Amino acid sequence: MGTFSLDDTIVAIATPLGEGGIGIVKISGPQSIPILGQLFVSPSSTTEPPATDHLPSRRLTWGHIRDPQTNRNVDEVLVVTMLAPHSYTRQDVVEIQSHGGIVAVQRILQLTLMAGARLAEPGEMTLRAFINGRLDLAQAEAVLDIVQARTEAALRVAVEQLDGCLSAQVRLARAQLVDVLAYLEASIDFVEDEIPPQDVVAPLEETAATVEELLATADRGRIYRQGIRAAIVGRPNVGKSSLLNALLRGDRAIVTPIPGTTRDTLEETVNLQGVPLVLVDTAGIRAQPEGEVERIGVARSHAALERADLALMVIDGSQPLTDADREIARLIGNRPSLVLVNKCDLSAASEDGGVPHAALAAGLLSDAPHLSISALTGQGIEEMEHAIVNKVMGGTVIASDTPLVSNPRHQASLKQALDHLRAARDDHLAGTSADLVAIDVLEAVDALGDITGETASEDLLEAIFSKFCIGK
Ligand SMILES: Nc1nc2c(ncn2[C@@H]2O[C@H](COP(=O)(O)OP(=O)(O)OP(=O)(O)O)[C@@H](O)[C@H]2O)c(=O)[nH]1
Ligand SMILES: [Mg+2]
Repeated sequence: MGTFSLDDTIVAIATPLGEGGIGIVKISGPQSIPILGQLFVSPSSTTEPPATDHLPSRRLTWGHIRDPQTNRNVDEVLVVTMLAPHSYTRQDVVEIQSHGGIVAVQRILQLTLMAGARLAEPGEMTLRAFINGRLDLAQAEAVLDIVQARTEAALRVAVEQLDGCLSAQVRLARAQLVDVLAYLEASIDFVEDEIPPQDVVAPLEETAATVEELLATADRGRIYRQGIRAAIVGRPNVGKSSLLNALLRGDRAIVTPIPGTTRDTLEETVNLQGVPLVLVDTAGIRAQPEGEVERIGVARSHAALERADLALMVIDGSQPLTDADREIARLIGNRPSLVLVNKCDLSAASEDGGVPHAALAAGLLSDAPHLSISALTGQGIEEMEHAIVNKVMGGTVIASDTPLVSNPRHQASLKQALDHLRAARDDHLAGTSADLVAIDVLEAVDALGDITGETASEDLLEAIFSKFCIGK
């Protein structure tokens, strides 16, 4: 991204490339209107070239984009100008709405480049909105979260963040601390009777409580935003792929009675009560895989388990437990898991010396919930879905007026702030000198400032905005 210059006029295709109703080329910067003037012809215009600086702001105008070199029309378009500061970037912005497709939008993009615009970097439009004070950093990050949201719950969290709910709380806490900091610094420079005494402990404790409350939402918030990965593991033929299909309510994975059907891992996302759940179906794990392909498949199953946030261990309830089942339970160890005793529709056949297999299975991963299901008939699948959500949400209770912290970056900054707030309070109570207490308070102020961007470094901004798509 280099330097954060606002003087260039930048352009990007703002819609996905492909066949579609419309495609939008978006221009932002001081030359937006003159660049449009070089390319746009409108029959309603009485001047030649049309006086684009007289186009009404934020109203659509119909016309054509014309290649100034060949004088040929490229496409029929609608253009809208949004004059500074009434635009997303708070600069002059032009949006050219052409027919969707690949050629027309790319051709229009090229013409704007030839007319003096520069290709926008990923996230550069939003970066400008941030630099110009239209959005703070947490709000800018929310824009990316909205674009990437995979469930309505994730969208709701992101929209709340864009509205500034999180920013408002963080700013309030930060302002309180700035006040404490001013007092501490004054008490370093002046003798005590020159400045009225001020309570330091109460505001430190109050802000710490706010930060703690926000942190308590972070696990839940992160799950809504990022989703969780669940690996479906078990020995061959227990019904892992059938379970994936049952959760997807479709026929995604191949299911056969032949052990070793699934050779490679397969990923699909489902929405479980707002939680984006990435399900990974794996090859059945057995000690002696047959042939090279199965051996690689089993290695991938191990890797999928390593990367998963949650293990769904499937066992066949109609069969006795095997050493392979116990070995897989050992691999899962103490990571979060559920034991799914499948094929409960066959339970009549599940007696082994009078002891039901499900009961034998109770010894497996004894801390994990055990559920009886049938991937074939759908029995128990809904209960299992609830159990999965309960497991990942961990029963945390959150006050409804507390905004959810969904971004790990915000979580890290809040943790940092909390550590410094606690240190400052303890030091102050222990009679440590004001200049040392002030250092911790300043660190806390900066950590909170990182969230909303008041104190964010250029490196941090680059790291954040480079994750955006081009045109946003
Ligand atoms: N009766 C009954 N059969 C089931 C159930 N779930 C799966 N099956 C059958 O069990 C066999 C194996 O199912 P899969 O889903 O392919 O098992 P898998 O664990 O993915 O097997 P691999 O891919 O070989 O590891 C198929 O014949 C399924 O129809 C169930 O709940 N009840
Ligand atoms: Mg399978």
